[in-house]
Amino acid sequence: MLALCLPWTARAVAPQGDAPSPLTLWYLQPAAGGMNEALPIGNGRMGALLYGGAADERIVFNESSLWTGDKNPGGDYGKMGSYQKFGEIDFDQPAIYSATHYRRDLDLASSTAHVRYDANGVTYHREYFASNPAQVIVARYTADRPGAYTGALSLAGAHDEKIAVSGAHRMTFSGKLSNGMAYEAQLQVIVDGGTSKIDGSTISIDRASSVTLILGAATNYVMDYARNYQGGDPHPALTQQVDAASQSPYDTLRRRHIADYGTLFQRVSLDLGKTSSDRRALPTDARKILAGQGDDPELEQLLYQYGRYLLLSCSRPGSLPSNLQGIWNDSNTPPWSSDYHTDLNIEMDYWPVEVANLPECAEPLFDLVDSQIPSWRVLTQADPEYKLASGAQPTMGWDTRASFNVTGGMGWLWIKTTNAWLLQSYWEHYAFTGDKEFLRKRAYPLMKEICQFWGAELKTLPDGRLVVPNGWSPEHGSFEDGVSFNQELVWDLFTNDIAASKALDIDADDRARIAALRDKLLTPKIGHWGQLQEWVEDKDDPNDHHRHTSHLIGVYPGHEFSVQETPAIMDAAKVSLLHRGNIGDVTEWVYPWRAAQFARMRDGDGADRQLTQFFAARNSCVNLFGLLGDVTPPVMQIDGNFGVTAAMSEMLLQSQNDGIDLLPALPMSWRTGSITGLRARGGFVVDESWRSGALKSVTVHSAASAALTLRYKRKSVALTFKPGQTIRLDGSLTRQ
Ligand code: FUC
Repeated sequence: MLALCLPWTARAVAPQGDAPSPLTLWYLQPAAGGMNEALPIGNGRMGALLYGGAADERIVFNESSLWTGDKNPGGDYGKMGSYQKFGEIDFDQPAIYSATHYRRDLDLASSTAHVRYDANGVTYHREYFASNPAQVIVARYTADRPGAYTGALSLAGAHDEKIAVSGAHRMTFSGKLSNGMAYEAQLQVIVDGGTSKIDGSTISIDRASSVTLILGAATNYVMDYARNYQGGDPHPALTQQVDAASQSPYDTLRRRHIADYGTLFQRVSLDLGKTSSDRRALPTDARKILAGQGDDPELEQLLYQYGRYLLLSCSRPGSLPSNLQGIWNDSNTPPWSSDYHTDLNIEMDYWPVEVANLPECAEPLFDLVDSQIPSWRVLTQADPEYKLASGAQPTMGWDTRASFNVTGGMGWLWIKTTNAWLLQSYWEHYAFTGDKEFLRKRAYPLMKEICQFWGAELKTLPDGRLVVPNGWSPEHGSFEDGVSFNQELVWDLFTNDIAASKALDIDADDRARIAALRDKLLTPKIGHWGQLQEWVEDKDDPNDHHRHTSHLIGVYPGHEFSVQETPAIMDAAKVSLLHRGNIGDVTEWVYPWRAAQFARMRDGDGADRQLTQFFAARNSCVNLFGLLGDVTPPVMQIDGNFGVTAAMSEMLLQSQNDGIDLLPALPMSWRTGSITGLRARGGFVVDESWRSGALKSVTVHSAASAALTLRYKRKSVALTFKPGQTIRLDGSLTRQ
């Protein structure tokens, strides 16, 4: 067993004899500070927060569809409903009054979490995972001596449900929310050795050698407007899942889980260099404090992969997409209802999916948006905000307010052009995967509808320019015509639509019409202090430090502006970005967005300075979840985690400008390293390695026959691929 000497509290001991892997979050104390410290696991649909107390185990669990709320026709935010906590499991072991050698960890490589400690001469181990193939959460408690577990195990719902316990140790609860949503949880408790008995709603365990928990949870929610988002009784399928998992040997469940997760997670590996052994010997919370000063490439690497881990844990096919907290929530009144925020947050959640090689994780977003659109159409077309110049209401199209739920409802202000922003993810999915079926059947029809919608809604200025009327630059300024954010998003939609109809070889007339409209769109101007104007009027305040950089959406995640084609605009965008500074309400998601924008400006050190800020106590939690530090009290929020993964990918590879740019924004601090498995538009998979800040080798794989321009600094090379071909080049782009 590896023992690390630490300067303070305790001796850190790796669980089960393994050395801590660089992809492990680990701590020497249980989570005391709520969900900001608990370790998250999830299978996409179900999630759990592990608090890891030695004597008082606590597992809070969630299921992605447990939502109050309905269609909320008036858009009143207070009535929109909220994402709910599902329940929790507690296991009290009164005889464990002093534990030593405590350690808990989360291993991102295997998606398993652990707790270990010594007490009363016994070494205790726990292991937890959330299995996607089995659709259950599993926890197993073992010890190095037989009969070590004595205590009371209980299950509780978050809505005062009655708990039933069967003679076979199946604990269940079920209920119905005020909107009619039915739900149920089942926990199978498998006790090995000793005795156990049912004590009211708890199970008392006496001198057991091991305990295994199999937890299932489900609702009757369906992503189907026609059924008012409610399907059949969740009980039969849930029972079948928990039965099947309970009958499966633990090792089989574990092996299947690790294989399923590993296939996806291992597609990308990142090496940013070695952290010193002194620093590496520290637990994650101590390292996080020091990481703001740099010099911990392995922690940056871990943060990159944490974004991928969290996506796989909260957004797998069949689940709902990531909300403001992913899937994890320990309250029935979470901040902002733990909803789907459209003016930045849900979009950022999906920025890494394609480039960081997890395209399956985008499916929940498409499924949910598709299922909400019938309701959004009704609400949008009826709203006076979208009245046409003729005075009539539109008869097609949809947009969203700043927030939406899962039952067709929205809340707060209309954020015009979020339709275009949401559809950007659909287009990018095609651009990266080349999936024409997806483009033809799902993406393009929606893009075409929203192009027509904006074709009807755009207002013509006296000089013939077209503007989005009465828009808002989230969450900044007044409502007015031609806001840069809106203009850039409509440009993005029109441009992607033109490319989509070309790829599908359809609608040539429409394409020409959309291209003509796009050319008439008012484009953002450069203002009197060299900034990119946020509004039509040159009124940006150079001392304004607002957190949103909405007017730079055409830099990232859009691609209207680039250093190659619009260098003057990129310079102006940089002036704007630098003036925003890092003060005021700048926190959490703000840093990765700015990092990605700096990356598009080819400023690697600028991007890295933003990323490093994410480690600050004000911007991320002890468990490395994002932390919104500008509200009181600060609250956990997940978008920044996904933003970090997206921004770091963007520093290493870009493909938005016809071709691939290698290491476009490599910072000084990542001197030597490598990445494998990044994806680029056009269906390419790319590995890169670099030494002393310079490209050393690159490998590009193409599934289809394709032509590609590869660029590095001032060099470029044109390549032609046969289907399935892999091409290797050295740092001077010479083929090997
Ligand atoms: C947007 C952001 C806030 C916060 C909220 C949930 O309104 O401006 O910072 O992230 O979403």
